[in-house]
Amino acid sequence: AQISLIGAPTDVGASLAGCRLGPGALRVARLASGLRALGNDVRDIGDVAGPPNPRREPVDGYKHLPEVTAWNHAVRDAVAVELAEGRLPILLGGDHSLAIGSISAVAAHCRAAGKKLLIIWVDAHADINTNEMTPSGNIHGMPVACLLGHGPAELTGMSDQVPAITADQIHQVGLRSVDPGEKRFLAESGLAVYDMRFLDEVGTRRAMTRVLASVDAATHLHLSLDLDFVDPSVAPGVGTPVVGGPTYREAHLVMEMIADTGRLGSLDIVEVNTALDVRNATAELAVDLVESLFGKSTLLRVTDLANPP
Ligand code: DIR
Ligand code: MN
Ligand code: MN
Ligand code: MN
Repeated sequence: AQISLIGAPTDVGASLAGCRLGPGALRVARLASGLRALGNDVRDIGDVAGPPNPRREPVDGYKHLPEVTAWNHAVRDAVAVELAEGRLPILLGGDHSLAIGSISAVAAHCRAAGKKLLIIWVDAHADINTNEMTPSGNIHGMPVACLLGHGPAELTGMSDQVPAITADQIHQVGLRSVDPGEKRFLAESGLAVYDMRFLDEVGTRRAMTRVLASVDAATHLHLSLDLDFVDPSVAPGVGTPVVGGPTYREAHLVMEMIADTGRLGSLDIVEVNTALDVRNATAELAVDLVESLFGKSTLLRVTDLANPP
C-alpha cells in the first residue's frame, strides 16, 4: 500500500498528559521501516500542529473543547489530503479524541468515492459519552458519540454531513469499561459490541469472523486502535489501563484477520502514553500489531507463492 504517517502530538482530550509523545515513540519503534520491509511505500508527512494542553477544568462538561477542536481540524485536513491522493493514512496519536477528525475525513471520502465504510473500534472503552453523562469531561471518552451526531457542533460537524457515520457502520471490540450512561446509549443505538465476555465465550476468531462478515470489495475498513485494548500487562503505556484485556496473541489475531480481508483503508494508532510506558514497550507492541495488520506472517501464504516479491 501507499501509506502516509500523520503525527498528532497532543493529549488535550486525555485524562493524563503523555500521549503527546506518542508519534515520536512510534517513530523510534521503527514503524516506517517495519512497514517498508513488508513492501509498502511509506511517506512520513511529520506532525500536524495545534495548541498546547492548557490543563483546565471542564466547561459545560467538556475539557479543552477549543483545543480538541483545533487539533481535530488539523487531523481532518491532513487525512483528507492523503486520502485524496489515493494513500492510506495512519494517524499517530495523540489521544483518541483525534478519531473525530480522522474518521470525519474518512467518512466524507467514502461517500465521495462510493465506498462502504466499516469502522472497527478496538478499545477497552466505548468512548460514547456525552457532556451530560461523562464522568471526567475528557473528550477522548466521547469520539464515537460525536461521530454519531451527539456532541458539540464543533465536533459533530467535521465531516460532509451530520452525523458523520451511522451506528451500523461501527463495530466495537474488546470493551470492558463502560460508564452507566454509555451502557444505555450503546443499547439504544444498537451498535455492534464484542465485549470481553463475548470474546471469552465465543472466542476471538469467531468474534472477528462476525465483525468482518459484511466486508466486500467495495468496503473501506477503518481501524481505530486504542492501545488500552490490549491487556495492560503487555501494553502498560496507556493513560487509562483496564485489567482483563486480550493477550499479545489474541491482539495479533485481530490484526491478522483484518489483514486477510485486504480492505484496510485507514488507521488510527492512539493513546500510547510514553510518560507511563516501560522502555517504549507499548509503542513497540503497536508497531508489531501494525505489521500484522499489513500482512506480516510467520509463514509464506499461498498468495505469496503465486506472486514472489
Ligand atoms: C471514561 C474513560 N469512559 C471517560 N474513557 C477512556 O472518561 O469517559 N477512553 N479512557 O479511552
Ligand atoms: Mn479510546
Ligand atoms: Mn480506551
Ligand atoms: Mn518488532
